[in-house]
Amino acid sequence: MKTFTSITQLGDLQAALKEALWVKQNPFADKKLGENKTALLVFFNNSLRTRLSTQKAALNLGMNVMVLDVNQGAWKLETERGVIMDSDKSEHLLEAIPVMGSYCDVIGVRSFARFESREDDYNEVILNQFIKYSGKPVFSMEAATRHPLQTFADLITIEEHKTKARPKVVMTWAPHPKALPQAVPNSFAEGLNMTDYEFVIANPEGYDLAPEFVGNAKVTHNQDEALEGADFVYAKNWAPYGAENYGKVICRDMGWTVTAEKMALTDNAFFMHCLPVRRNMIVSDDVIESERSLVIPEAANRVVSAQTVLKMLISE
Ligand code: AN0
Ligand code: CP
Repeated sequence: MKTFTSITQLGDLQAALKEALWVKQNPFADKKLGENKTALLVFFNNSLRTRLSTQKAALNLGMNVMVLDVNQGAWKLETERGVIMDSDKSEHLLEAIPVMGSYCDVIGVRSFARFESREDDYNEVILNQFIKYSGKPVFSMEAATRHPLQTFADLITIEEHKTKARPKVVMTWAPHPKALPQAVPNSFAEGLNMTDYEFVIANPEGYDLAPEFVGNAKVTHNQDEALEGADFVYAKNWAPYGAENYGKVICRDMGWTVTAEKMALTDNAFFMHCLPVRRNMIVSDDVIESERSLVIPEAANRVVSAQTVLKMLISE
C-alpha cells in the first residue's frame, strides 16, 4: 500500500479486520518494524483523537513521530499555483511538501473541506498535492471527502460488538450549529458498502450524500422509520452536498437529535459517534452516557486502525 486515502484501499475487509484484531492483542509485536523510520503528521485543522492515536500507533511500531500544526508556527502556505504571492502567505505548498517529505518516511495529512468550491473539495486538491510532490507514502487523517482511519475504527468496533452476521446499521444525520464536512459520513458509507450488513442512511431533505458514497444504502428522510430494529445507530452531522446549498446549514430541526425516545425504536442498538460531539444537539446526555454507548471504545480503536494501516504502509 503506497497511499491510504480511502477505506476501499484495504482490499479484503475481512482480512484487514482480522489483522486489526491481531494488532490490538499484540500491540508491541512489531516494535522493530518502525526502527529508524519517521512518521510526519501534518495538521491543517484541529484534532484530539487523530493526533494522539496516530502518534501512539507509530510509537507502538517503534517509529519516530513529528507533528506539524500548519496554522501554528509554520509559515502561512499558499495552495494555488500561479498566484502572485504578495499577500500574507510566505511559502508555497509546492516547496513545503517536498521539504516535509525529505524529513520523513511516511506522511499523514489532515485537510478538511473548505466549502469554498465543491469541485476543489471533491478533487482533494491538498491531499493529492501531498501524494504527487512528497515522494513518500501518504495517508489521510481526514481529508475533504473521506476519513478512512475513522471508518476503519468504526468497522472494527462494529465487528467486536455485533451479535448477528448481518446487523442493521443506521447512519443518521443530527443537528449541529455549524456546517460540518461530509468526510465522516461519506467514508462510513463507503465502508458499510464493503460489508453485507443492512445499511440505512437517514437525513433531512436536501442532505443526501453524493451518490458514489451512498452506493447501495437505503436512503430515507424519515428517521423514526430508519431506526426501527436497528442494531447500531451511527450519528453524525454534515452539511448539504447538493450544488445549491453546498456547505451551508439549511436544517436546524432538533427533532433529529438522538434521544432515549429515539433509541427506544431500535432493537436495543449500540450508539456510535466519531467524536467530538455536541451533547444535546447530536445526542442527549443519557444516550451518550448509557451502557449501549460505544463512543469511548470506538475512539480507543483509532490506535488500532492507525497501527494496522501504518504497519501496511511501512512494510512495503
Ligand atoms: C469534524 C468533522 O465533522 O469532519 C471532525 C470529525 C472527526 N468535526 C468538527 O469539525 C466538529
Ligand atoms: N474522530 C476524530 O477524528 O477526532 P479528532 O478530530 O479529534 O481527531
